[in-house]
Amino acid sequence: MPDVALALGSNVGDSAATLQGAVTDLSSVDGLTLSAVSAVYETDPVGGPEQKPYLNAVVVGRTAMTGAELLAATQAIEHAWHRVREIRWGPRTLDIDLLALGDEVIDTPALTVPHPRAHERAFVLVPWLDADPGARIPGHGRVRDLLRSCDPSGVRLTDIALCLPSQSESA
Ligand code: A4P
Ligand code: MG
Repeated sequence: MPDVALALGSNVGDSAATLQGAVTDLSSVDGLTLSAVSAVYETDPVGGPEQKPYLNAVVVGRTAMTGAELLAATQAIEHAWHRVREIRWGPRTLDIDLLALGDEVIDTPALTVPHPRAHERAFVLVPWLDADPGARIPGHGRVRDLLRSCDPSGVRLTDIALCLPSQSESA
């Protein structure tokens, strides 16, 4: 069963290429083994200033890394994709959020796991269900059930397919 789930979002630049680059980069992180990637969805922006629609996807896998180690790895990948943080919830080339890490509950100034807003966001739950039909959010329940109380109208399936490099290719 997958024990780590990461959300990817982009609405600046060539977002499809950026998401594929992020998946490739994540698959080469030592100690992280990706097992599935969702379809890519075009999603209406939630919160923040007026901005373009996002492309969102979710990857799942297994890891022995700690939350802090994962955050450092994902922030390095965001940085490599020229992520600039200007406005909270504002446009970005790449956002990687740690959605869940097994049953762990983490609440530090730098990291909150499960992600505090994942359970109410269709742009996270729809791709997460794709990548892991049995996904659960500790403290909130099954992603499948949480989706019933979310409005999925701003989440549209695209025909963009992300490829999960095999571990040997990415090693
Ligand atoms: N941080 C704490 N917990 C986590 C976690 N579980 N995963 C801290 C990742 N980071 C976490 O994040 C700010 C700080 O959150 C980080 O330094 C990290 O230590 P950030 O990525 O720099 O800023 P942000 O993403 O603008 O803020 P925030 O609050 O994380 O925003 P969200 O909740 O990620 O929302 N609409 C659509 N349609 N699609 C989107 O992808 N994304 C957002 C961002 C808003 N609206 C969106 C989308
Ligand atoms: Mg973020």
